[in-house]
Amino acid sequence: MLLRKVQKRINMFYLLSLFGISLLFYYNLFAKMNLSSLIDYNSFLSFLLTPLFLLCISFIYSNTYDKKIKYLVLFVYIVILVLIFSNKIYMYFFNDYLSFQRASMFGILPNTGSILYDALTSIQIIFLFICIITNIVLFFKSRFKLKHYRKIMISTFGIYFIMVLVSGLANYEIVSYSITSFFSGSSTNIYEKKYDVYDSLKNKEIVTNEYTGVAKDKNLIIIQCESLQSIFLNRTYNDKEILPNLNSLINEDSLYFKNYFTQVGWGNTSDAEFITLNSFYPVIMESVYSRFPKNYYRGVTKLLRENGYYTSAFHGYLKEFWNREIMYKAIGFDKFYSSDYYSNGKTIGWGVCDVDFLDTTASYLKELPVPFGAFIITLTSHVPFDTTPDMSDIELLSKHENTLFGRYIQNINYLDSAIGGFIEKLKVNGLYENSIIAIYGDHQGLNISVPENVDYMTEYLGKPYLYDDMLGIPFIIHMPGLIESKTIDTTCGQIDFLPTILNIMGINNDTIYFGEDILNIAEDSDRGIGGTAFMPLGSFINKDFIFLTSVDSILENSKIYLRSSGKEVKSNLTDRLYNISKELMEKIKLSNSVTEKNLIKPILDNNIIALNNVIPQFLVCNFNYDTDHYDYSERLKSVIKDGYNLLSTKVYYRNEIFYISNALNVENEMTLIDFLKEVSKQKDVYVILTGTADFTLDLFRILGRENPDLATIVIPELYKLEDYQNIRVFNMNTPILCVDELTKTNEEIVNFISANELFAISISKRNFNSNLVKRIVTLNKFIYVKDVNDEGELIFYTNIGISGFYTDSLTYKKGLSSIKK
Ligand code: GP9
Ligand code: MN
Repeated sequence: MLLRKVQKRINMFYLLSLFGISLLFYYNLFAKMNLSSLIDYNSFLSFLLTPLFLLCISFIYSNTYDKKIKYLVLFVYIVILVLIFSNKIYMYFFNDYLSFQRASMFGILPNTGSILYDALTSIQIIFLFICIITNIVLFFKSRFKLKHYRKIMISTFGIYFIMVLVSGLANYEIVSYSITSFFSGSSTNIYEKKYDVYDSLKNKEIVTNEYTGVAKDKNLIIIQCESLQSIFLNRTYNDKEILPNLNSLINEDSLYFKNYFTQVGWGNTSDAEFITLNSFYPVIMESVYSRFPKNYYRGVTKLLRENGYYTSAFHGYLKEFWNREIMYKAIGFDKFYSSDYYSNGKTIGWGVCDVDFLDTTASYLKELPVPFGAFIITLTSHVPFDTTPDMSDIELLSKHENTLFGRYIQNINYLDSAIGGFIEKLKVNGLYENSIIAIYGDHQGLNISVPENVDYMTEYLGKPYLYDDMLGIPFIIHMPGLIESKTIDTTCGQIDFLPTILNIMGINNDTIYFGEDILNIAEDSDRGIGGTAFMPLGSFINKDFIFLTSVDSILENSKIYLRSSGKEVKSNLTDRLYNISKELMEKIKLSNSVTEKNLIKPILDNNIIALNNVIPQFLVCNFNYDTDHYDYSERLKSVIKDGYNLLSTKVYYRNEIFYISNALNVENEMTLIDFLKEVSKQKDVYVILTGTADFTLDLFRILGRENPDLATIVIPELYKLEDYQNIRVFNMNTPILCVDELTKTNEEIVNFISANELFAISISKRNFNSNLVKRIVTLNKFIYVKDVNDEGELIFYTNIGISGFYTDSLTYKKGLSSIKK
């Protein structure tokens, strides 16, 4: 009797500790969100532990007479089952792990018969039933004797043992692969939660500061000054102040941002407007104004409007220029006063001269409903800086006559006097006191790429003329009667305008933006400011340095100049500078992807879940069109049904046309564009283009520039590091780097791979044993081995940490990790 009791205690202790261990194991899987492996027959441990877990639960049932505990155990059990199986089903349909946030997606699963049957293998379904039935039986059979209990234990073990044996014998390779993949960490761990990147853009916390709301309900007058560089503030030429009005403005009721930089790309003036009003980076080529006028935007203009402001834009040039007429509607201006509204003004250079333009604008402002937001763009000081004899009282030294430098000085002096006159007029017409005026330059006037400019500027400044001198633009927020003047040293740029001004205006920044409120950044912060043109992509200016990235994207080849002396300093190449450059590139990329895919609204409306996301896959289908006559659209359907969503195809270039066939059989020739059109009819299927080393640029041009919609489903393979920059220039997706024939040193390649964003790395079997591969494997990047067609090879590569394969014959069978021939 006593003995039985003791034995029972020991048994109980033993089983409870097993229960604890199983729970830990389950918990571990939960933490990794790797729930599905619990019911995959590829996870050896789950075979062992799942029955133990079940047994422990049944033991608690059979030894508990307390109903509450029983219900609690049942509840935990059901939650675990539901989670495991929901995740498994989700994985099948979306190739990603289920998260709570995405659980709502269940409602919109494609209805292809029984969801359970589609997503689960028969063994998994049997397992599900065993789980349910054991539970029901054990739950209701409350007075189980120990001997009954032992029977259940033995038979459950038995069932599992047989299952392991059967599936193991049927495919021992898969089981051994599973065991190794279990211990080496599952290849699916590198799946990222891409959605979160977009999610992180919204609901930024507003940090208040001493300027928050100081200009609440005031009119906001923004003056964007053509080609105005800050280097000329507080400077004289031939004993005359060049910018006397702006100089004195800085000293009364103004915040003056001394280290403010232009960030424009190819869209010059229009980019300056776009960045300033939206706090987004410009795109890499052309201007957002011409490429994306139909997008949804939500920047300063719309936020002002929502707060009861009347918004209008003023510019003395043709309304069609830079697509402004259309773009201003998208941005949300109530009215655009283009050159049509300035027909009486005198013309200098491009159009109506600044003095007349600003004078007339001040009269228009007086007629506007208040409060108003006015966006004013000046024009006269545009290259080639035409002058008239009376425009400036600065007399040029004879050596500067008829030079860009000389005429520029006279032009900005003229602009300064026009602004002075404008402010006077506001004082007279009574708007001044109730307005705040934000003034900044759109971009540089004296380009560093013109040697003559560099010579004159270097002589004038008495030091080398560098990027920070060229890209520095003034930014003044003049707030009559509201603040004491202050000069702010923080390194900042046009991207920061929106959050800074909104905070001052006391307007909620309920939108997506990429800048920061300058007044909340420590003045000695080392953040870097850069744009998409005028310095190589990824270059930046920060408080101490000018960092210029190298075209080969190898960080060691970047150039760094000390801002204080203008000297190049190699020794300062530090990780911190690399990281600033990387962070900047990331931001530009993200901003661009929001613009290119028109995502502002979906992100704000939480609809981002419906977006396409490309992620590396375990298997890539070699979809080479080999001129055998098969019906490619049938084949497309069948490989997609097999579970692929990445297809690789070789590309051929003949007579300026890309083909995916090699013209052996002209009848069946198929152009790349036709093929991509066909693929794009499928949801979430992407094409990897291979063999393009000799014509990368042409390919990018034809896809990125001429067929941008099709380019979104293309993942280019790169064969030269130098082509990497062009990915961004031509707006292509993140590439796969093929390391087969790179001519760089291993050191350089490894540095490149760790520093740059890549979709994956690919390598052919013949190159696999190189030292390079061994080093790449440790970088934790997704690696594809090409042309792996048999499972033995697959297991071999998987065991040494390779995550993906291009293949002709291996296919997915229901889910990611079960592979069968
Ligand atoms: C013309 C003007 C010119 O309307 O804004 O822009 P830019 O050439 O400097 O880009
Ligand atoms: Mn301009």
